[in-house]
Amino acid sequence: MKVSRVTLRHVKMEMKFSFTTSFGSLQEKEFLLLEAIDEDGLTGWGESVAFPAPWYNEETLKTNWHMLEDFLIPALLHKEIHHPSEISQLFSHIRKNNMAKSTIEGAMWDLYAKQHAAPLFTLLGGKRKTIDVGVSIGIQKSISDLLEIIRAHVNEGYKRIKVKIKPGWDVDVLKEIRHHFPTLPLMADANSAYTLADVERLKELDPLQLLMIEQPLASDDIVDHAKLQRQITTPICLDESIHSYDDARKAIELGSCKIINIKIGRVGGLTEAKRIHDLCAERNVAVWCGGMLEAGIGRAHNVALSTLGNFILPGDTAGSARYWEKDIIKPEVIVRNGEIHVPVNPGIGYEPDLHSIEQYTIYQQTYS
Ligand code: OSB
Ligand code: MG
Repeated sequence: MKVSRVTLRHVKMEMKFSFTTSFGSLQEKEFLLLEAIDEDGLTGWGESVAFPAPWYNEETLKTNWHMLEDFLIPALLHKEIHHPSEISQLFSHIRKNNMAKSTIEGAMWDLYAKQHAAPLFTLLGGKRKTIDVGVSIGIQKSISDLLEIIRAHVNEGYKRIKVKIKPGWDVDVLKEIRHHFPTLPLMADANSAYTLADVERLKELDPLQLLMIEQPLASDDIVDHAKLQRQITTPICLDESIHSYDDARKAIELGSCKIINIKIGRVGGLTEAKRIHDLCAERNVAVWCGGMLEAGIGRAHNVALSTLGNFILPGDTAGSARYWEKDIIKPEVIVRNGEIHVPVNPGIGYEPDLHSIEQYTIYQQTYS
């Protein structure tokens, strides 16, 4: 396949709620969409999960635009490519910038699947017809607000509840949730808010039977996480620390985690995500699909990835309606009884809604 034209869009969508983590709050979602067009006019779509500010990782919407415009799109345009797994090789001379790389790689997987009139998930090797999903809930003003939100999501059927924690909003909050929901599949995500100095506090979580604690320590660490895991019984899940197959291999070998959250953008694309999935399957490490408050295109990629066999824990891919008044795909991602029915149409399986995309676009540029 050859890409003859690429359109990059800067898009802004209002979220239905403000999402607060240990590093800050988000109410508007600004991100990039990439559309790759081949010689026959078929299109593939990718979504960048980089945020406007570098608080989850070092990438931003603007660094992604820069990388795409100045390096990645020129490296791809008019090149003969036989399979999307070649894309990472094409970009191997460019260090890091995984979210930028993933934006283009995702579009190429969608395009490739459309050229072969096959659903993306089957080309990835996925087998599931439905996927189980949970929901990630931000830090709230009060525990009673949080309990009310949890109850609403449990009633909707979500299969697991994740709550964000930080020092001062952790043990008491989780104890209270446990008290009201004694058997709820529950987990906590710290987004790196703790250090090894907090071991005693983190040990207090052990009796609460959490499914896991996600990324308690520094975003670039796997050594201290291994020390922590030896002192707590709650399984550690790594998110921010895992950027590649080799990161995952080293973390597993060190005992830094028992579970890995796979985010396509964080690891540079679907090909690397699948390699990490396969490694974890071999080593008996469960994985699940993380979320970055994606709009429809990114969400569709997450749904496809989640059909692989070792995605045995519910992911953060909640339904479109949780986030948006109107998403950018048709149909929207629908969650019923905590499950998404995986679409079987070619490519990502959902149609980009060009009308809403146009409404949300604040700037666009075409490269050929
Ligand atoms: O750490 O998993 C995270 C959102 C933004 C940045 C980081 C994270 C998250 C989430 C939200 O937990 C998951 C979602 O609903 O997309
Ligand atoms: Mg996380």
